[in-house]
Amino acid sequence: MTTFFEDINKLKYEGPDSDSELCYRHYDADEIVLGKRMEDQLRFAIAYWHSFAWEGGDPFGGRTFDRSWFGTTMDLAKLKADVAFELFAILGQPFFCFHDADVRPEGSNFAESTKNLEEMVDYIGGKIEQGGPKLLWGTANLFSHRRFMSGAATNPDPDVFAYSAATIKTNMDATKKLGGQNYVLWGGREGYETLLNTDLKRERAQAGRMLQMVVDYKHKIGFEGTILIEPKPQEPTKHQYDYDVATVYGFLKDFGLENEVKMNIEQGHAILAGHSFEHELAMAASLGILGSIDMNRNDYQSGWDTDQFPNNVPEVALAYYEIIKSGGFTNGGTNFDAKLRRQSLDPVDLVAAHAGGMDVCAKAFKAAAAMYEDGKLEQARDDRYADWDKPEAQKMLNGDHSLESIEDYVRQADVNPEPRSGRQERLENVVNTYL
Ligand code: XLS
Ligand code: NI
Ligand code: NI
Repeated sequence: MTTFFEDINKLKYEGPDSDSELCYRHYDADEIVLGKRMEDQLRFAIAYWHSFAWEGGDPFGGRTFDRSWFGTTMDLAKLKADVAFELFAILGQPFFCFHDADVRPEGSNFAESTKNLEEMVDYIGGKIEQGGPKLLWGTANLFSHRRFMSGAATNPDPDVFAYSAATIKTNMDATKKLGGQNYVLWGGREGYETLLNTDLKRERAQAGRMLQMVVDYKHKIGFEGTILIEPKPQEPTKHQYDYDVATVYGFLKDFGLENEVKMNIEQGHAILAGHSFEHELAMAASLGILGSIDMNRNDYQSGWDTDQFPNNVPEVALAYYEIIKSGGFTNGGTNFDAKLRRQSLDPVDLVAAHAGGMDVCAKAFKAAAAMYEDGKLEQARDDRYADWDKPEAQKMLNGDHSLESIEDYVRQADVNPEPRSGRQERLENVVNTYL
């Protein structure tokens, strides 16, 4: 045991009226909602990078957190893992996620970095075996080190492409070894700053080839998890190739990967793309590529990916409503891609932030489940489209009609559409009855 979380005990479900600061008020892992335990519905994961690797810096100042595990030795990496699994034991969530760079020190070359990673994978694997949470997904950090400043797969230098490909392979090996349920690719630097130095046709093709090799390797090693792309429109690069779900779907189709790769959709990234989270989820579900979510929220005024913990139950409820409608998570889950504010220095802040986030999600999930079970919203939606089920309408979609024959029909039947209410406020009122 380390001393970091000294006096903090494992959190329990105490119900909505509890006076304790550190407990679950809405998240009861064993409660059955929509036929499954809450733990199996929500599938919470904790992100290693924000909680254990990030030092609290911002563009104007450096480290604010003083953590005894910050440093570049293997011993400190193991101490970090010890503390991480102590937080996991306090929270009791079923999963975690990591990048290679979160868990191992960077070596002096590829071989040394890989050796460090393998040693840490064994160390972490031991903790999973002793009853720690499982790996929801692994991923490679192909954006922090300066070698990736002009991209990883999309770099003008083929050596960086090669280094990235080799790094992805070692991370897929690590993820498989730890029993990971997914492998994520977020293209932090897969974009560009200025067209004056960028051949975007080439870069997109490079990214497509990289992803094809990832999928080939997945099949070669028999990795049973899902390959996930995490869309984001900008930040760090100005223009990113994986802007949003619809853009990534076009990319997947282009490279023949639409049945191989799904989406890891993040709340804050959806907002940066000018969408709502539920839009991105519904779009992915409609395309059959909804995989997993990164749960967080952005500050709505700052325009940055601020990665705050979620605390808006109505918003989160609409997101889970789309997930429930799509059939719920299979390999995916709810990963807290969320970090403390840089002034939240204390160990207890880390525990409270996650517990609060889990409660927000649980409360929102229960509201979404009730909306779904009552069926009022779906009934209203079905009613709105009901005329499309009529044979004359179906003929326009199934090839039995052309523009000319539709013109004849419109003339003969004297089609003269009467607008109908979209009932938005009434539907919003229905939603509010569950919150
Ligand atoms: C950054 C991304 C990142 C991915 C994993 O904005 O959200 O944290 O989830 O590389
Ligand atoms: Ni993310
Ligand atoms: Ni993000």
